[in-house]
Amino acid sequence: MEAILNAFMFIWSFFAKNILTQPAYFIGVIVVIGYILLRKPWYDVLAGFLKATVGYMILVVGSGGLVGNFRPILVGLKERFHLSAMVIDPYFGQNAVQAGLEDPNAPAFIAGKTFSQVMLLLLFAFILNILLVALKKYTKCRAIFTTGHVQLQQAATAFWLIMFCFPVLNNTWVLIVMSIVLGVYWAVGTNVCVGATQDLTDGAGFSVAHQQMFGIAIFSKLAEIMNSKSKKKSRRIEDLKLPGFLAIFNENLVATSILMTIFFGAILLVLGKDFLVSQEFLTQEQNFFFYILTTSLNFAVYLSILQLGVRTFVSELTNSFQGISDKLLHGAVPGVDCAVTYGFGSPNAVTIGFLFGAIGQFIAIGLLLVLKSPVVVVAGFVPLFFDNATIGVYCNNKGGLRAACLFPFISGLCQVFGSALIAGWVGMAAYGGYLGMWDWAVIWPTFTVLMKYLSYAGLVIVLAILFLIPQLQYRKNKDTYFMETEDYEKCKEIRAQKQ
Ligand code: ASC
Repeated sequence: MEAILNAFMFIWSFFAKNILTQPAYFIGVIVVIGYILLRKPWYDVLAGFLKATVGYMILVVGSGGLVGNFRPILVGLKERFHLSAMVIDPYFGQNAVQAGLEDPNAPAFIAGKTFSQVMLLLLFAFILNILLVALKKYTKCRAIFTTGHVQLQQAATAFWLIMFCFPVLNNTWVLIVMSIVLGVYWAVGTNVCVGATQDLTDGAGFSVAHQQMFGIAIFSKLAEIMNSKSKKKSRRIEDLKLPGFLAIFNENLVATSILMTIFFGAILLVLGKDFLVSQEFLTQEQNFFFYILTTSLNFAVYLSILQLGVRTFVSELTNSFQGISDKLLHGAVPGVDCAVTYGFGSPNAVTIGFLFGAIGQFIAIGLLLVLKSPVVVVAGFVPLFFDNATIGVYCNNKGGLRAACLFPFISGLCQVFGSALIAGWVGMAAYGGYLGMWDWAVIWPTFTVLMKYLSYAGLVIVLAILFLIPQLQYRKNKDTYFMETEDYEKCKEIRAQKQ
């Protein structure tokens, strides 16, 4: 028995380490399985695998470049203003959990736990997500979370939050509770943004599996309501006819370059050349003006790379997933990284969402400092960019430019205040990081409050709310709900007739 268990653990940890948490290979493997189920010839399977995997790797080059390019600014702001504070960023959050687990003086509820329990949590929650989709006739869940690196970060954070709520449970029970909450969150979260994503991509056949799924759903809805209620409709960025010289902003590359040069330029000038040299971001001999220009223009470079990556892999993934949704999980769609949506809608919405989110975050951080908050937050690039750009893209699609400015700004405020509150309360701030993305700054803190104060009743309430959401979505549009993923064209026709 023990030998079997060990063999199982070995296979699982090999799979988790090399494939599941390496999205490029995970997506590649999904494409291979899908194409085999569709009985494609071997050379198509091979080509599909390569396009999916290489495409994803290109996307990672783009997103990694964006992160690295922004480093001088974030490090600069932190050092310059002497902030020793908690960074809101998924990688810092994961490190904080790891540091807490290894710390002999950690809070009692976390002591004696290990990171391999986090990996088990990931496995069980993922299986539950698949089961809920297999039972979609009853659960109404249509999407599967495939973004492994995000799953790992979330499993780590959920592990901490749930241990905090239920410190007396033994290892087995707490693992069961966690797997259920996290697995249901994955299934319901990816499902809740299926509709808005199909609308954005005109039925590309995927959903988002990331860290702001409820954020996408809530802000998309608010954007839609705001635009339908207001007398002066706001137009989508791509439909704006800008007069005179402003017309150059219609082109994404130009708009991003100009906006980023202003934004980066202002901050880098405030930080000053001497300071940046002391931090070894440039040398004394380098020209400061061209340093600023290169840093700013690189933003457009990496954004273009990211979009190229999306274009390379997304059609392989959604075509091959047809095999999985025909043969294994009827009508299911894959949930993918939020960056995939930047290949759709208005590319300028990406930049606008990011900029307004950044303004929101910087104002919120300033307020924490002024109010002498015990927890001070340092902005991390991943929430700053990937949450707010995504919310910008969806809000632009449903509510035009106005919504694409307003809601990312509000999101930026939520990220900072929500993270400061939750991480201070559960003790993660002491380890220097918290996940910080929208759902984890708003939705999970709400779950945590309910479960901490109401204990098992709180757990039941959280699960009941989560299970209820897809049921309500289904009730609202019974005739087209499943069609949305199975036959989007027909779904659109029926909706148009109804109007
Ligand atoms: C995250 C995370 C990343 C980015 C990436 C965006 O949450 O951990 O590396 O967002 O997935 O494309």
